[in-house]
Amino acid sequence: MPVYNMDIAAIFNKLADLLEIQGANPFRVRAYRNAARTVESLPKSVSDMIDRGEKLTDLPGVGKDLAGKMEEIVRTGALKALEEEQAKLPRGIEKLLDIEDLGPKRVAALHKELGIKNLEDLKKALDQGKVRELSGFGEKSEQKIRQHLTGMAGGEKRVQLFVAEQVAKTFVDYLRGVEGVRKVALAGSFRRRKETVGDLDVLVACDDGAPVMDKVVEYDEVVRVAAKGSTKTSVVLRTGLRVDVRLLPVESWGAALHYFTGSKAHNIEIRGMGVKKGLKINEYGVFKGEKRVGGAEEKDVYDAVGLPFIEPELRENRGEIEAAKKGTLPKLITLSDIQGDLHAHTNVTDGKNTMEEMAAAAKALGYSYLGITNHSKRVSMAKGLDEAALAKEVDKIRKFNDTLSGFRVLAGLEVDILEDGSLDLSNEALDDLDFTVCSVHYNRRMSAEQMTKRILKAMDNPRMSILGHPTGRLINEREGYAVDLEKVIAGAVERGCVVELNAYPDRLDIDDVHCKLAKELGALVAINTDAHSTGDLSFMRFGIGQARRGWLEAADVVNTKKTRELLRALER
Ligand code: DGT
Ligand code: CA
Ligand code: CA
Ligand code: ZN
Repeated sequence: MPVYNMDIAAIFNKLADLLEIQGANPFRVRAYRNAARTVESLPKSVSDMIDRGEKLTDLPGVGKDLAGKMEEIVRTGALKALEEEQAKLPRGIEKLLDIEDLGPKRVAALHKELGIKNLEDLKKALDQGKVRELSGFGEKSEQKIRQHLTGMAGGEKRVQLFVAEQVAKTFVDYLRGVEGVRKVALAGSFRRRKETVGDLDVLVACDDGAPVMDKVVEYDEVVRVAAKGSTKTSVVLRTGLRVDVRLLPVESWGAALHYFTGSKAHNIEIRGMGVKKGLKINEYGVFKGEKRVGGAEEKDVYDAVGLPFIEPELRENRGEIEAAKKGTLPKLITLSDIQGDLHAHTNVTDGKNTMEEMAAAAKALGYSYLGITNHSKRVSMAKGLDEAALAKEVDKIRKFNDTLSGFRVLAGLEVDILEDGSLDLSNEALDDLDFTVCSVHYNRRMSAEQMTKRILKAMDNPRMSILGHPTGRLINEREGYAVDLEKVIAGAVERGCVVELNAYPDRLDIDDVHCKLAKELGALVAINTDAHSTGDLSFMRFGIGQARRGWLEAADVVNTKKTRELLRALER
């Protein structure tokens, strides 16, 4: 394994930490920290210098002893001196260093004065109120440590993709502006477009010595620095979102992107395939013995194991590797396949914009149609339309269409599915429409069996074109109602009813797993934004992300069709 400068620096930094905890001579501690900084900011690889026979002692602040240690690290990938220090301290101590605000000095205090050897001891001492009594600690630090401990226990709230996206965009723009930065990418669940992310994983490739980690810590939005190292820094931003930043050499870019995109389950499979071919695949590259055979590009990883490229959204080890082997990977839908949006509200009910404004915005997105679907009368909070009000709106839409070319507003309605499974407006009123989205909004508390019956009964009415937000869940806020979705989707297929993937970021309903199920059952899906303003129309990207995670192709999605075919497909 090649040893990078950052590995050497990480070892020196850790050694300095462990020495400091034990109260070693501060000059010695500082010498290691300085050496770490020197190595990190070196414009060339220490490993290459040794190969070329260059003298390490020519480096600033590097004497014979440090030079020898560097050679040892490059040769063996480890450092005896570090192992010796590790052996002097209880194993659990290093974990304490991961806690934000606990530098070596404070860890030393916890260890010496309270005998704390690991996270468990720390938790006990916290519970007994001992930590806040230590000098240099108070209630505030007690609180922070507790937060960290509960975070590790999995109590942390996952952040909606929509929120994470805003945070990520500004942060990535900021990093791109740092001198010497060559590449920035978001990996992890964010890149896989998971509906919520636990944290952001940001990868950076830069010129040697670029002040990336300093800039990360200085970023305006940072409220806590959980860990700062030369290759990995973790910060918590004002929004509560944690960001892991990793620095990588360009030759490892693709391998690292693959590794940190995950999912872990997918990576494990791929790595296993590599092992069978006598290859070692990790975040540094693809290796045959000592020799690097790839890793600059992500594709190298798949090439190495003889697979076609697998899109990030599929990497959940849910059958994508088998499909890749068989050559049956789906050709995933993209945003540009979408021809229009079939769920949008206007200011006639609870939307912000007029029908004309919504239409103009949809046209500007390159769409051929926009379905206006205001609420029906049962949704009185949103000034839902009754038969008379609907007739007026339909008339308005028809007249407006006469003034348009190359674009059409479709007259629709979001019809409430009443408790008994009937639709909120009369059949005659619904017959005037181009299509409907029918959804459950009230009386959600019934058994799964009852709810399934209710929805299927509504679906028996051929005026129901699309089942809106099929579970009614709100991410991080409210569970969906109890319902047998498999039965509902199968029922939709039988009846020629379309199933919505509501792309509104709080909803993403149906989810990825059910998209895949819908596809397997032969359902047609509509990806709709449920826009309540012109800006909301851009939520389509979240629907596309979820659809891709659910293996959907353009042919599985009704609103990839041109207007005429679409209307035919919505006809029951
Ligand atoms: P999240 O943050 O909970 O939404 O989910 P991820 O997938 O972003 O997970 P995270 O942030 O813990 O790690 C990012 C990626 O790094 C993960 O998807 C795969 C990779 N990774 C992390 N730890 C391991 C590991 O122990 N083994 C392997 N093979 N990969 C890992
Ligand atoms: Ca993550
Ligand atoms: Ca992470
Ligand atoms: Zn709606």
